[in-house]
Amino acid sequence: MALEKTWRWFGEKDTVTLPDLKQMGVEGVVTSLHHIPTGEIWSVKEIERVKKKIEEYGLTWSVVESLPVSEAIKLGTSDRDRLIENYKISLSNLGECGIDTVCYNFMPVLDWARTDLHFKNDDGGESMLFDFPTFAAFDIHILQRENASADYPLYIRQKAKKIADSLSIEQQEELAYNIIIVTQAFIHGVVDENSRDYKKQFLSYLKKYDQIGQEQLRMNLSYFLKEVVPVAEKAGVNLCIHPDDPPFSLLGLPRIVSTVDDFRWILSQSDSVSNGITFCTGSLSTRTDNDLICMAEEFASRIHFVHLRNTIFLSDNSFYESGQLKGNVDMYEVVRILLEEQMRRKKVGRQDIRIPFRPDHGIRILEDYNRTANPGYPLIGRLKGLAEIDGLQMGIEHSIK
Ligand code: DNO
Repeated sequence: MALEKTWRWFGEKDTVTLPDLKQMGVEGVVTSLHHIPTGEIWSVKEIERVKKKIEEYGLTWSVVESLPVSEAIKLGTSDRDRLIENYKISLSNLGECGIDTVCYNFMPVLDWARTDLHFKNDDGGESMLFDFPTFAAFDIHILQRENASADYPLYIRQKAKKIADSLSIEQQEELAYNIIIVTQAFIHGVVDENSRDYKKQFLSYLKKYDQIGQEQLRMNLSYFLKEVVPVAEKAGVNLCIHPDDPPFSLLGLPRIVSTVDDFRWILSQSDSVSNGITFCTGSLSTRTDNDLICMAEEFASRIHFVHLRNTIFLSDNSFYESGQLKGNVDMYEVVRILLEEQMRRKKVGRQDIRIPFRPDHGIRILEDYNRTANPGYPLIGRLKGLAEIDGLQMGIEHSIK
């Protein structure tokens, strides 16, 4: 049995339509109720409405990405119990509607981060770059976060200063706007995208984590898991946490979903299969100490969803996205492990056999330049990735049968 081919669809507003997906050979849709603010309940009625729409085109709603976790839950503030109750109701409602896989993350304030959304590759395509010194320039000189300098070694601070000096006011603004708004707004970002003082707002969100280190954030995740996992289990839903992207601390914020030890700790908080992982090869591969093959093998039985994409390291913690096959990740091995895991689950009689994958992010090529898309989500580049992974898995399946 192949890995289910899925595609992230941003709902009615997406320029790629459901009939398009059908033509492309997609089987399952990955989406969220993007119009519902974080923390509010997803009603059965609203879930059913979107599900029906997807099914009208012969597709299924394969995975929820994401059911976002409110900042108050990550911070452990007084409002968290009410928000956790809402989260539980949404999970039960999803289960009731037959949707059984829910991706979420526990990254404070900022979901993913890149410094260049139009990074020119040698062959003329465009992908995304995370340049650490540029990120430091944003943090220290543009955002001017208090004590930011202390988080960077001297040689990075020197590079950051040079970069900040070389950017015009407009370029500085664009960098900040990309990091705080453009990459976040389409996925339940915390900062109001229409706010003129978005940098100030962002700084005030960061400030709330002043007293929250890794240990405290772990305690808050543990509290959340102990509450929601039993509900997910009862509803027949597998939760799967998405790794930090990139998997190291940024802006002085704690990160707790980055390394093999982090995942061991998360899985140890509840033995339930419902307490699972989204295996995002792109995010995990940007740490040299993450051995993805070992991680895929160790955590296979708890992986419920996969994001497949590749990255290439540059110096200083920097990297760029390099499509699906070429790069740091041995995609052959990862896909082989997941296919074997599905076979193993079948053998032991598990009900949740399927491990859906989606081509995560793509390189912007060809017609993508004439289309609008959220950063990282060009149609043609992702379609190429989908076809590449599908061909790869077909080859592997034949050879291991
Ligand atoms: C970016 C995505 C992330 C991811 C969430 C999952 O393109 O990979 O926004 O969807 O972190 O919760």
